[in-house]
Order: sequence, then C-alpha cells, then structure tokens
Amino acid sequence: MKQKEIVTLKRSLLQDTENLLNEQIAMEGKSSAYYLSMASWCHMMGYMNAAQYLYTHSDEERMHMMKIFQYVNEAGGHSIQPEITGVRHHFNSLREVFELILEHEIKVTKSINNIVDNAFKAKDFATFSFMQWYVTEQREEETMSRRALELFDIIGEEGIGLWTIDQELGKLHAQAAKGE
Ligand code: OFO
Repeated sequence: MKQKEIVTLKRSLLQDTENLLNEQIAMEGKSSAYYLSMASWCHMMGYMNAAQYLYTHSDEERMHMMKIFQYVNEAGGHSIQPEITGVRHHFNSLREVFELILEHEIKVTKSINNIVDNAFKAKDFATFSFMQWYVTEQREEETMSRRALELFDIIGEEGIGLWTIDQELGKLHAQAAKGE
C-alpha cells in the first residue's frame, strides 16, 4: 500500500475539522492563560475568593484544551501546541475581570457551535458527538459567569460591597465544585 493511502486510513478527521479543532485548542489554552493572569491580579489585590475561583477555572481550561488535544491525535490528526501571547496582566477593577470573562465565554461558545455545525454538515458524527460535552460545559460556564457578574449589580461595590462580592464568589466557586 502506498504511503499516502496508509496515512489516509489512519486518520478519520477532515483537514478542515482538524484546523478548527486546533484553533479551539489555542482558544482553550488562551483561556487558561487569561484566567491565570486574572487570578494573579485578584490574588495581588487581596480578592482571595475570586483568585481561587480563577485559579481553578484556569486549570479547567487547560483540561478542556487537553481533551481536544488527545482527540485530534487519536483521530490521526496532529495537535498543535499553541503559542500563547498577548495575555493581559492588569485590570481596572474586579468588575471588569468578570465582564471580560463573560465576554470571552460567549466567544468560546460561538466557536464551539461553529465546530459542531461544521462536524454535522461534514457528517463527522464522531466529532459531533465528542463536542457535545463542550456544548453542555459552555452553557454551564456562561451561566456561572452571568451569576458572578450579577453580584456586582445586586450587592453594589460601595463600602464593604467588594468584600461581600468576594465572599459570594467563594460560595459560587464551592457550588461549582459540587456541580450545583
Ligand atoms: Fe473552555 O470553556 Fe471557558 O473558555
């Protein structure tokens, strides 16, 4: 059998799908770095619960990246370790951090939906099925991000407001860890 035929037999991913999945790997890697940087800023500012929430979130994003990484290689493709650049290190406020998280998660959801749509159209039902985990995960991530941001409107940032918001972020983090 010719080399090209063997390579074709080994892979079940279309090149287009592989490219989209590699872009998603980069996006999840960027999310992990972005949230780690936010965690560091929160830690430095003394928002300890927000920092813990974001350290955990950063780890989860790396796990999201690795799941796709393994999938692409197992399907005979080539996972690319992304270059992570342009990570912001300073933020204007705790509220801004959580606004940026929600904005970012909405972009991630769109990107996931695009992969699912592409897989369905290409009749790549393995990738379609694999990506369902991400569809559910994104719904949860967006809900969590919205709940976190709502705290700023409900509690207000004056007086002990920011301290209280940080405490409530700790509770949200604990609930998320329990899967509530
Ligand atoms: Fe990986 O879900 Fe957030 O970005």
